[in-house]
Amino acid sequence: MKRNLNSIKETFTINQQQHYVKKNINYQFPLEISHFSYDENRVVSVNDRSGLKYFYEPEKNSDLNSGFPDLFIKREPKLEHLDSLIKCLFEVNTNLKKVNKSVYAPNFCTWRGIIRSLMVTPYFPKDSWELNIISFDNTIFMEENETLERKAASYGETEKEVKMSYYGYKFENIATISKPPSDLKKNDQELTDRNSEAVNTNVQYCSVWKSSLGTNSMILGGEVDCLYSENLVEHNHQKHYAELKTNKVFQHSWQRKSFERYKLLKVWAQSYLAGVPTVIIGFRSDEGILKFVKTYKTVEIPSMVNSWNPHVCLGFLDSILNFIKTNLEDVNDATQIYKLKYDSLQPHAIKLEGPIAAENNLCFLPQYFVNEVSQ
Ligand code: 0WD
Ligand code: CA
Repeated sequence: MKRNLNSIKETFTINQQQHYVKKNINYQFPLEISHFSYDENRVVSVNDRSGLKYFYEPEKNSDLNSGFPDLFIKREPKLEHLDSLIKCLFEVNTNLKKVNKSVYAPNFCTWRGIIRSLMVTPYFPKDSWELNIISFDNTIFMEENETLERKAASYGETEKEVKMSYYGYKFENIATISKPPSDLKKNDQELTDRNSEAVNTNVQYCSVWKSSLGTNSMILGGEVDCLYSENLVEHNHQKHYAELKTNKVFQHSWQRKSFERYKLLKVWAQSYLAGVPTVIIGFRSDEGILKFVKTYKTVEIPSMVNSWNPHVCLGFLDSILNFIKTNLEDVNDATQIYKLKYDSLQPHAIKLEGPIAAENNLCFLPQYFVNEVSQ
């Protein structure tokens, strides 16, 4: 029977963790190629670092509840797809073309969060995920299959969950300032203001970088919280990037174990993928009082834990990327969407299917980009 070349129904079988260690796959150190900021109204500007803050030690015993819920400005649930990332890639390539240099044509282009979900799958068998994929112009674009309902619920559903997510954002506000610490004046107003100003989740800074894993090249974009350094060198921000998180102070040894097993794995993967060297965690009480801040070096995290192995994550990621590429590299169609699904009810299988009928808006690549590349 003649198979429609583009019709795909394939299964990737998830092996035992040890299987992936053996692959010994290398992730090339990420190199930033561009960056962008979203302002208070979620307007994006490429090559703009206004959303990038500087870490500055917050006051001990700060109350992370302060301002909740009245001063919590949550970005509108909107499907943003890969828009800002592609805008960056498009601008970088346009500039390269102007000087007759070869453009970036990665095997994969997506948000860092997507790659992180893929790579931790062997350790999070209960977390289901679903991606939309387009293979176009020799690049595989992947996005999360989001819905507006799910986006609206992304701060949590119960009041308690929303408050927990507020704690994380509030910590980002009270632990950062907008100018280099060396420029702070005595009793600088900013140090007072940062404690009382609204928490606005529209504001974000994102880095865009190139890297590769095994034989797969990629361009990724991801949020970076702040810079952590006293002596900043203007041309090398990336070296000073830091990721901020909050966590509950440990009262029992199982809480520490669970933190190492789950949270440190996710934060390591997130920071490692972006080449972010520092992770800063604000430890808070049950009631949301900031007790202390602890700094981790990303490279040291894997040796601090024994509940997971980074080589399992990288080997697994390599296998699943190869699976996607093998099946989709011959497709070259911006209007065809493929689905990659992991369902925790079937914890040994990842399914690749498609194309699905392209309903309105389903093609998640911007039209200007498709037009330009198709010329
Ligand atoms: O497929 C898509 N449409 C996705 C888009 C999936 C994931 C993220 N995004 C977008 C957003 O536009 C955002 O600007 O990517 C950007 C950030 O991406 P990322 O860095 O790859 O996301 P991730 O690594 O999962 O999370 C980093 C931070 C989170 O902070 P913590 O401290 O919890 O790691 O990005 C934020 C969140 O604050 N974040 C988002 N912001 C806007 N939209 C989103 C989202 N969907 N998901 C996480
Ligand atoms: Ca963060």
